[in-house]
Amino acid sequence: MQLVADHIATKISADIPVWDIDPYDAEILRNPAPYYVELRKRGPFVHIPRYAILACGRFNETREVFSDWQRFVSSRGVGLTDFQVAPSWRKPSIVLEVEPPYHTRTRTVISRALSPRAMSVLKDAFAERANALVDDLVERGEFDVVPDLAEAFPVSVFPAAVGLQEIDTRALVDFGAFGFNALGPDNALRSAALERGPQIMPWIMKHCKREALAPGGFGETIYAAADAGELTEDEAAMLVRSLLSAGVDTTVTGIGNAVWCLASNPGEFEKLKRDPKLARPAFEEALRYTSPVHSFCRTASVDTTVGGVDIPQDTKILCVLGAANLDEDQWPEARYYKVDRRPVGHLAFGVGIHGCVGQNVARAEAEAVLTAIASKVGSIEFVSEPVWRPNNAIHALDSMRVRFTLRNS
Ligand code: OVM
Repeated sequence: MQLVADHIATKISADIPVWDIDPYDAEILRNPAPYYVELRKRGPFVHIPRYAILACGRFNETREVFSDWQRFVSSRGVGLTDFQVAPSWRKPSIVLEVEPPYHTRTRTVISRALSPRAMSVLKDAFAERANALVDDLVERGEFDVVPDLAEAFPVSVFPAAVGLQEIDTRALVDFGAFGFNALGPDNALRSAALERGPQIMPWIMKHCKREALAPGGFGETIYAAADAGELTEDEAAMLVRSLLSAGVDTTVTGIGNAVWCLASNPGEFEKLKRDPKLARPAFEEALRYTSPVHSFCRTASVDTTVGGVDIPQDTKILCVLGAANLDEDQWPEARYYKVDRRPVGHLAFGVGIHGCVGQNVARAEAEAVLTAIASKVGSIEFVSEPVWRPNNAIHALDSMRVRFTLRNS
């Protein structure tokens, strides 16, 4: 058995097109659009020899792999490492990196904590915070969207909603980014994550404990499940860890990318200003258009076939969600950002039993921010070229200096 990039190098059929590319090259991670086009063009799957993986970027096949948790498991890791043959850098997540029946028990608890009802309670606080933040940014005029809005907003509402009483912005944002960088191959991004991640872990785990969490938050609901015998105390802490792994850097990225979409498409921003009720669809379209999580892996648990292509058991498959969300065969004029497209079925939150459990939190946060921008900001002007930040699984901005002008001034 030969291992490449910490997984089994299976015998891939010679019929599958070979593409000698590094999808984790920093330049591609910064500007993935040409790679997405080429990936879809070459076939339903391509064989990338340097990592001994298959990659897919057409909508239908990517959706099929993602939807079928039995043939394409997450329990062997959603990055290049196969947990069956190599250890994970951290204790595996008890919701992301497990399968039913165990998954059903943990997922039930976490979705209860993040239920629509739990979200409706937070709606006013989110709106108030977003309005105050945007007022402040309009007053400042010129600022960097990444720290001053995309990070500032989620960090000021989400950890508090979990119940955290102490907030370390860098620890919270970087912990998420490291988790996603760890999904890639042994490159500079991953080594930096593996070096700093474990340093932040003690801070994170301390804040996942029952004693650290204020009453009334998502954390309390999770620990109530422990009291009811649904989970152990350690499992409850692990689910809070999942919230902090998956809930900060992702929403930071989604909000930053959404503002980038509006700044780059002034005509679409005008539509949003005319009808602020488009805040939700505008965010949904920003997710489709920019795919904050650009790719996740699955592992074939059996010999199988997708789109007429034979996939051997144990094969790692790179599912390029960013490419699937721009597939012209699925989305007419996919290369345009349209605030009123309403792209039902996009894959930015994944799909199936592992589909993002926090998607309603993400939507509520973005709705608050985009509604505040629509009602208060006249125009969004780039002060300099936005800069993207390479990450092995996240497509995010590094910095984006803009000017917000006051609406009707
Ligand atoms: C987790 C988790 C879930 C989704 C994404 C993620 C690092 C982590 O349960 O820990 O990214």
